[in-house]
Amino acid sequence: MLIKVKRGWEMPERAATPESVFMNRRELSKGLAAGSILAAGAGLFGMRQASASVETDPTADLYPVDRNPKYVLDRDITNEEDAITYNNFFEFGTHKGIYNLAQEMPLRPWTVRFDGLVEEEREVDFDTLVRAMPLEERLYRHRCVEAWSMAVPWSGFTLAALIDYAKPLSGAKYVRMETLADEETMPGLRASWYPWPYVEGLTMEEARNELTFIATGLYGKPIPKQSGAPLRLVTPWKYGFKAIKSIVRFSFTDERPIGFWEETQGAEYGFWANVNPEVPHPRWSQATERVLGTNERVPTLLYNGYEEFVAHLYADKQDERLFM
Ligand SMILES: Nc1nc2c(c(=O)[nH]1)N[C@H]1C(S)=C(S)[C@@H](COP(=O)(O)O)O[C@H]1N2
Ligand SMILES: [Mo]
Repeated sequence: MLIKVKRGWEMPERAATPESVFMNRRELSKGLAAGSILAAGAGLFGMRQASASVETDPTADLYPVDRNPKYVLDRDITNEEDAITYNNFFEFGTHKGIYNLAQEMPLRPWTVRFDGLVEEEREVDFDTLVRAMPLEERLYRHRCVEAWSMAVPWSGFTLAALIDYAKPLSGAKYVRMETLADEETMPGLRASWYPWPYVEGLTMEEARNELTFIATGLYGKPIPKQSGAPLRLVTPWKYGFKAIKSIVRFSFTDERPIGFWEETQGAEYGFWANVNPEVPHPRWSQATERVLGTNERVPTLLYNGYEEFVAHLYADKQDERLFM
């Protein structure tokens, strides 16, 4: 049985790095170990380990793919090593140095299931799926709710293309996505107070928006495990926790899905989770962000700078909690 503990408000201020509120001692010691490897400037060693899975990936021949020039950045691309050694993936632990632990995740066989309100429920092998999709590269910003950010080249396809493949029925209003939950290789699942598996959802309108992307590659190679291999969601106008990793299931439904963070702490995290510098998190400001791999703090932008693409989605929803 899952015991859901909603007690963020009981936490002392010093424990309140937002997503480490429940970090236990075992994870803490692992975190310190990983942290000291990073601090030692692991460099080549760290990089090799961080991209080990990529070298033997059966889809490696697909990359690099052509960049779509429409999506431009207002800043430098984040250094690759920084982006693939500083990660958020609670299935492997609550600290940012989980890239080595994530190498244990088995990537093959990887089956993706489509169910719920679809013409026909089905399962497809990831390698078959990715070879059926129109691949492109996009440069997107990423803004975590904890106020750090990066800008990276994702490879993959639009969620719209995947939805066409899945053939949902007209009654589908939302798509609900689920991450692999493998107790053998994911030590984070032992934290039984979390509502595993990790779940996220979008409205069908959001899911079909041109920005909404399924990443299967990063920096012109198959996406590393710690970044959400073999496929993860990318919604660059929303806080990073919407960007669910290592997806095994897409369900089409007429009920609004409750995501992992909304379920865990609904007073702080909601369904929409759009980036807005003027709406603070209950425990910290969202006005600026720390740019990963630099010492810079820069102003955060409404919809993370993607207003022109997405503002219309919310015009009729002004009474909703759009920015948490
Ligand atoms: N399954 C799963 N997906 C996840 C998370 C997670 O813990 N588990 N963390 C989310 C958060 S909070 C962020 S900021 C991004 C981080 O992606 P990155 O590690 O590639 O930077 O992944 C998101 N997707
Ligand atoms: Mo995040």
